[in-house]
Amino acid sequence: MTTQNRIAAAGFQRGASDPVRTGLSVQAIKRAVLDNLTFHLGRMQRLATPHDYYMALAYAVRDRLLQRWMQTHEAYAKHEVKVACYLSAEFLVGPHLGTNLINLGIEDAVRDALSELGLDLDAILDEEEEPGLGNGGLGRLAACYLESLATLEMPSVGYGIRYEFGIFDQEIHDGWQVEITDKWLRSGNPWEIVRPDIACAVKFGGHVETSADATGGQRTRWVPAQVVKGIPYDTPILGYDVSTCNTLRLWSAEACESFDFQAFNVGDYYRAVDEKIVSETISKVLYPNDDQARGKKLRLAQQYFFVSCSIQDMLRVHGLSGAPLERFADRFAIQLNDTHPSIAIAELMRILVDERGMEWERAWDVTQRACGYTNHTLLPEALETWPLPMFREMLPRHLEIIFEINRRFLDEVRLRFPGDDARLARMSLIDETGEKRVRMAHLACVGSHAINGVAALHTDLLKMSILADFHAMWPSRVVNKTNGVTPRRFVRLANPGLSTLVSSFIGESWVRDLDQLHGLERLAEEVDFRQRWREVKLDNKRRLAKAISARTGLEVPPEWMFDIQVKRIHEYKRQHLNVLHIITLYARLKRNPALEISPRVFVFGGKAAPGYDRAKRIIRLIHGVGEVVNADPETNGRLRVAFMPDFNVKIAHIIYPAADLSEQISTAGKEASGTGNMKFAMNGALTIGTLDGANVEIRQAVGQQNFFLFGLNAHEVEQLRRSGYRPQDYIEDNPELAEAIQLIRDGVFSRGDRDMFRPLLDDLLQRDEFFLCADYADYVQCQDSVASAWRDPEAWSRMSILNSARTGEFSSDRAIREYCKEIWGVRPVRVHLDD
Ligand code: 26W
Repeated sequence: MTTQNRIAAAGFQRGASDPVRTGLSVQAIKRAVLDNLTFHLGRMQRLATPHDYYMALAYAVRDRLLQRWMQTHEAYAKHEVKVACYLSAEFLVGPHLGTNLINLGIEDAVRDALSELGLDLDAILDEEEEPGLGNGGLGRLAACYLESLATLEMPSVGYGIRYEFGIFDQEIHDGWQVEITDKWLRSGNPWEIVRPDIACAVKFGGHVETSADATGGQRTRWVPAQVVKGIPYDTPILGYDVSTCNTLRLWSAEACESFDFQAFNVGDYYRAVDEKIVSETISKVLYPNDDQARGKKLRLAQQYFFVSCSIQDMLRVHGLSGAPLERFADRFAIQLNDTHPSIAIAELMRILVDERGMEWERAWDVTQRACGYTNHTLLPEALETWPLPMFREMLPRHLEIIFEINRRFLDEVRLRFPGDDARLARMSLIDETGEKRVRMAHLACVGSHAINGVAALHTDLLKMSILADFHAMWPSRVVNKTNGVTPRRFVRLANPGLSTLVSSFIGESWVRDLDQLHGLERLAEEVDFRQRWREVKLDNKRRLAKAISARTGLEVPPEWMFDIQVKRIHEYKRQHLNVLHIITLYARLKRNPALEISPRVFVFGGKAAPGYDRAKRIIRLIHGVGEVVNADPETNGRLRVAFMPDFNVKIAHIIYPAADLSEQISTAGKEASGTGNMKFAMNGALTIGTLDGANVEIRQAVGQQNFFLFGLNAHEVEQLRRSGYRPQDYIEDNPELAEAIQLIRDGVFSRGDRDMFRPLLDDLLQRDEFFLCADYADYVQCQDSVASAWRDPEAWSRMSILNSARTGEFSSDRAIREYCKEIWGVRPVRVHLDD
C-alpha cells in the first residue's frame, strides 16, 4: 500500500466515517460495492452474480479514479502545462481492474473487503472482458506509455478509436484458427465516461472551393459530401502511487442525423437509417492486420476520423486557455504512433490555414514543432501508401495540402541536392512509379521535428534503409527511443510471488524505479535466495499448467523447462523455426528413445491476421506436431507442445511469469524491437534469440553469458541475401534439417495429408525469405546448450536472477522520460489530492 493511501486508510479505520465513494479502507470499499450493487446495478445481493460484483467493484474503483481525475485536471488548468498527445489507431490496454487496484494501493483492502462478502478477488478479476483495441506490439506499447506518463505525473492524453469490435477472439478448431467477433461491450464498460457535450464534426468527400477574401487573399473552403459526428469516450488512466489520473479519449462515430424521418415517411426505411449505418461503420471494427497494409478505404476513413476529432479537441482546449494559436506547439506535443495517424500533419495545416486563416509558413512551423513520428517496422508491406484517386475522393482538400507540402519540400531537396532527380523521386510524398500513391511515412517525416525508431539496431537500420534520404537531409532528426514496458502490470500485478520476494529483500520502490532491481545482483550469489526464486517460478508454472489444462486439455509437468514463444504469428518471427527444432528433438527420440533430453514443455500463443494464409498454416503445424508428440509414449515423457488459444493481455499475465526460456528468434533486421522479450526477462526468463531489435540491448544489459545467442546478424543476413541465398544448400548440408522437412512433407504431422503444409515447405525450399534454413543449425546447437545449462539449476537460477536484476532500463518509465525530455518538452505537474 502506498504512503498516501496508507495514511488515508489508517486515518479512517480509526472509526472516522470513511467516505463511501472515495475511502480506501476495507469498510468503505465494502460499503461502496454493496451500494453499487443496489443503487447502480439494481441487483439484490443474494441473487448477484460474480459479474455483478465485478461491475459493482469496478464502479467503486472508478469513483476513486474520478476523484483523482478531477484533481489532475484542476492542476493542469491552474498551471501553464504542455500536454503530450499520443495519437494511436490502437491501444491494447488490457483489463483495467487489477492495475487500478495496484496503482491505488488498495489491492489488499479490496481482497479483504471481498472476502468479508465471501468473494475471491482473483475470481472477480477474471470477470473483466479486456478491451482488445489493438493487434500487438504497437497497441500494447501505447498502453504502457500512457500508464508511465501518469506514473511520472506528465500531463498527457491518449487519442484513439473506440472500436465496437476489437481484435477477434481466437478459437482453435481441429488445429485451425477460427476468428470470433469480439463483442467486448456486450455487458457494458464501467471504465468509460461518454462526453457528447464535446462531440466533433468530421467531414468526408465532396469538393474544394477557392474564393478571394476581403484582403484580396485566397480563401479555400471544403464542401464535404458527408459529415460524421465523433463522440469521445474517456477512460481514466491512473499512475502508480500518485494522484495523477490522465485521460484516454477514444472516439466513436455516429450519424449527425441518426434517423431520416422524411425517408421513413415515404416508406424508404433503409434510407431512413442509411446515414446512421454508414457513419457508425467508421468505428465499427479494428483491422486485424499486423504489419500488413491492406489499403482499404474504410481504414483511411478510420484514420482521418480519429485524427480530425483529436486535432479539433486539442484546438478547443487551446482556445480555452486564451493563448494565441502560434503558441499551439508550446502547449501540445503530438506523437504519431506509426504512420496510421500521420494524416494529422495535413489536418493541422488545413485547420490552421483554411479555418483559422493562419499564414502557410507560420502554420507549417507550428505543425513541425508540434509533431513527432515513431516508426515501428521496416517491413515494406507494412508501410502505408494510399492511391491518389481514393485519397482525392475522400480527402480532396488534404490532397491539395499534401501537394503543396511536397512542392515546398522538393524545392528544399533540390536546393540541398541540386540535379539529383533520383533522390527527388525517392523522397517525394507522392510515389509516381506505377499507380500514383501518397507515401504516408514521407508525410510523417517531413511534417515532424523528430523521427524515432524503437530500438538502437532498428533506428540504425532506418538510417541505412527506408529513411536514409531523410537522415541525409536532416542528420539530427532521426533519433532512437528504445521501447519499454510497464513493470506495474507485467511484474507487480502479473507476478505477485516474485514481487513479494523482491520487496522483502530490497523494499517496494523498485515498482516505480526499476533500476533498483540491481539490488538483486548480490542475492544471485546466495543459495537460499536462489531456492526461493525457483519456488516462485515453479508456482507460476503450476498456475500456467492449470490454465493450459483448462483451455486445451493438455497436462504439462511444471517441473519441466517451460520454453515459450508468444507473439503475433508472422514468418519473420519464425515460429516455424521453433517447430523445426521440436521435430528434430522428436526425431532424435524416435531414433533413440533412451536419449538423454532435458524434458521440455513448448508453449506457443498468438493470433494470425485472418487473411495471412501461411501464418494460419504455421498455427496448424504447431497443433499437428503437438498432436503427434503429445500422444507418442516414446516422446511425451520428455516433450509436450501446447498452443494457448486467444493470446491477449489477460492471458499474458500468467504466461510471462511462467517462462524459463523466452523465444526471440526473428530474422535479424526484421523485429523492430519486441517488447515481450523485455517482459520475459524482467520475470526471470532466459532468452534464446538473434541479434535483432531490442534483443541486442537486452543481451548487453544482462551480460552475454546470461543470454543464449544464435544466428546471422542483420548485416550477415543482408550479405547472404545479396550474394544469392539458396536454402537447398543448407538442407543438403544438414541431415537433421532435411529429416525434419521430410517428416512434414510426408504428412506425419497432418494425419497423412501431404498437401496441408506444401505452401510452407515450397516457400522454405525456394525462397526462405526469412533464412530459417541458414539459421537452423546454429539454433539447434544453441538449444542443445540451453538443455545442458538447464541441467544445473543453481547456475540457471543465478542467470535468471541476473536477468531480472539487469532489465530495469526496459521500463517504459525510462522510455517516457526520454520522450518527454528529448522530443516533447513536457514536464511533470504534481497533483495533490485534497480531501
Ligand atoms: C497497416 C497495418 C499495420 C498495422 C500495425 C502495419 C504495422 C503495424 C504495426 C507497426 C505493427 C507492430 O505492432 N509493430 C511492432 O511494434 C512494436 C512496438 O514498437 C515492436 O516492439 C515490434 O518489434 C513491432 O513488430
